Amino acid sequence: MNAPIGVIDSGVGGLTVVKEMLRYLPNESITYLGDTARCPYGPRSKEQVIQFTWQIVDQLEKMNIKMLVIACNTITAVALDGLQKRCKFPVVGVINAGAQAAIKATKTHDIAVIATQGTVKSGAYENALYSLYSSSNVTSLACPRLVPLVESGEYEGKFAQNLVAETLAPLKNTKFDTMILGCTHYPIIQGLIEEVVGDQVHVVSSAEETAKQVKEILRFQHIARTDKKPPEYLFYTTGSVPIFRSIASNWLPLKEINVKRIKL
Ligand code: I24
Ligand code: DGL
Repeated sequence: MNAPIGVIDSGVGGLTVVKEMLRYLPNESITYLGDTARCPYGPRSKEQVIQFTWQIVDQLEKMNIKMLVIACNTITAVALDGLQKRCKFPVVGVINAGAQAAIKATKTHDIAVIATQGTVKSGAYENALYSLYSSSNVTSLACPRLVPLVESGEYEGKFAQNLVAETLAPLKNTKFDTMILGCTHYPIIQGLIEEVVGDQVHVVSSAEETAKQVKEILRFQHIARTDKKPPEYLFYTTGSVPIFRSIASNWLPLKEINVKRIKL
């Protein structure tokens, strides 16, 4: 099947998932749509996130994708079930992959999750973790200041270090041996987070696990791309094309980045 895999996100953060997909699925074409104009989704209501998500998916359906990857944790948290019911192609979110990796990694079954307000409020990580191991002990913390920190570009140095330490302070007296980075942006500050939680804690990022899961589904459903021509990458943004291109070319190992603006 030579159709592209659709990848959606509230903005540019989902490029962390695309990066892993390029590594694990080098022969797949990808069509990415990021709603940068309305990012962040984290502080928005569930109803609004679901409404925005359907606008995004309606566009991708017209582009004949063979599969949908929801790279955004906030979207996965509130819209995955509905999308899986209504879409004719397989739909994968980032939450299950992250939860599975955490269950594999933990020895004590004490797991911390950091994410946006929307993701924490939904309880989606708790549900995924409990259904994998019912006696899991999960503590979730919303970290609304971390997305703006990464997007400010000032995520290195003392200021960022202090902000991350302050943000994670509520977990000081919580026991956990595994922490899930339940947001697209957090892998970028993984080093700072690891410094705060210490090296006894196993930090799990869902981006890599999701890419592995996509590979499994393609194999299982016999829909991997077989074309010998190089794959195609196409990026759509609802916001500024040059800003998107500069972030994407900074982050992805691609020679040229084909970005188009899209109205939803
Ligand atoms: N990282 C993210 N978003 C940004 C940014 C960034 N600016 C610098 N860096 N801006 O997300 C988004 C907000 N914009 C969107 C367009 O309209 C104006 C507002 C994380 C990126 C995940 C790949 C820092 C930066 C970068 C490249 C890679 C990584 C990174 F430029 F952290
Ligand atoms: N992509 C979002 C997530 O993973 C973070 C940015 C936002 O709040 O929209 O939850």
